[in-house]
Amino acid sequence: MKQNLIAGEWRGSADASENRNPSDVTDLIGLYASGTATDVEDAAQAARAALPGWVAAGPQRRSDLLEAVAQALFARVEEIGTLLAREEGKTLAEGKAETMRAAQVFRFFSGEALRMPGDCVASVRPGVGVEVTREPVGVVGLITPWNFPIAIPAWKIAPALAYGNTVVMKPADLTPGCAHALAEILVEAGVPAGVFNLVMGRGSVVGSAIVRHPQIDAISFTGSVPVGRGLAIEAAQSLKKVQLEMGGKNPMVVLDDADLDVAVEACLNGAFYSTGQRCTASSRLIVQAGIHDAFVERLSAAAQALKVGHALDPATQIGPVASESQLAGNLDYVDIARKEGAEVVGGERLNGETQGFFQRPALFLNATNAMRSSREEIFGPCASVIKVADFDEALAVANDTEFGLSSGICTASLKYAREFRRRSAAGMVMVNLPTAGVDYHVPFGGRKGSSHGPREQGRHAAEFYTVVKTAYEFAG
Ligand code: UN1
Repeated sequence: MKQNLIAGEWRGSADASENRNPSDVTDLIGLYASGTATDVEDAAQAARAALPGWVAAGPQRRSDLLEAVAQALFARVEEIGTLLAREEGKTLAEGKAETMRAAQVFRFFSGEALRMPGDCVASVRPGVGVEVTREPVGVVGLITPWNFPIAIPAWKIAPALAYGNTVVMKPADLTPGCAHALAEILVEAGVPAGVFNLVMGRGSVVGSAIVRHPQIDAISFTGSVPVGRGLAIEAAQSLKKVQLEMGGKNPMVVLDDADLDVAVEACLNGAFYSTGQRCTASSRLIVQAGIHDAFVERLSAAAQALKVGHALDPATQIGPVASESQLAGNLDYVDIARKEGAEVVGGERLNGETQGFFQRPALFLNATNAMRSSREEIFGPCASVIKVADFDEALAVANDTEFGLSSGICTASLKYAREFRRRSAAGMVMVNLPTAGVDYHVPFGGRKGSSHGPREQGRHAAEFYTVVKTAYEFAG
């Protein structure tokens, strides 16, 4: 059994969770510990006890640790990328790219550890000095999802440690393998006991215990809207600082003047790569009437030609859906879209050579923005195509959603590109680029139902992982 890391020691549990390959359920990756509230208690106490030492360790020590983790990840891209593809179902190329990204995130925050932000300003009172500094927020609880099992842990752990916090982390029960590998790397790199704790297990047990624990000062969560909302309500009881990254129903507008090749490629990537299991996926393709038919013809053909299969087969372009229940949900939405009057292209379950959760990419043609299939996040390889008359209607439809994570427009017009950037109610806006697949060194996050609290990633991560202190002094 792969064990939890608590107070610098590996600890097993009475129950274990099976980690199986969604490309082939006969492939058992391993048994992973299923932690308890007691494990969270011990991890939180250990993180609290380790905090003063980690704060005192200073920027150089923290920078060195993160650099060592980055180097270990770079050296093990093949191995961890393969594990990722096996446990989550991303293609091997995607799994390796995500591992690279995790390494780059650690390298970036290795630098940021040396640049703890602060300001020195003159007071409005003569003779008084004012210094605005940042301190670690304390013990942070990190709760991560199954769809980016190495990158999301990386972009939460790296800034947490860089800015001097200690960590209790719970990875998704479906994909604990990469997080466990990362914990091993942290230990090999010399993370002090208690500074980083890994408690794997169920959300209802481990996640809840983290959210309620009085010794945990802040929670960073990526996952679904209902879980995020419940978490924020619970965390408010103890006034924890909260950062939530949740769903999306991201629009990609295609105007008549778009380069058709660029638009088809951006939509194919945004809607279907990583099997559509990205909160930044393009799930509403909003297409102007003049280009609509040509676009639909090209995109439908390209989507149906994508090779769906075992994530480790080098010919595969779209890996399996991550779990049986996720696939069942996707297939329900295909039915819902059909009953709502959309013309469905693809979307059926596929039988591969292995027992996996394969699904053909689905397009819901002639959809309206009012349909449930256009309003609710599916989190699978499914996208609605909504026809609009002009830019104004496209923008209105794009913004007519309870989400606001990422949005995109394909156009050759500087005027419309600018106008869209300005008026899109999303945290991230892409011009002639897919809505998904973001850089690792700039802020990530959205508006409305997609995000809550400060941004993740880049220098903006300091806002969540530090607290401000304003110090005044008078020399006499
Ligand atoms: C990306 O599109 O590059 O859970 C990243 C997610 C997001 C990450 C998307 N938090 O899908």
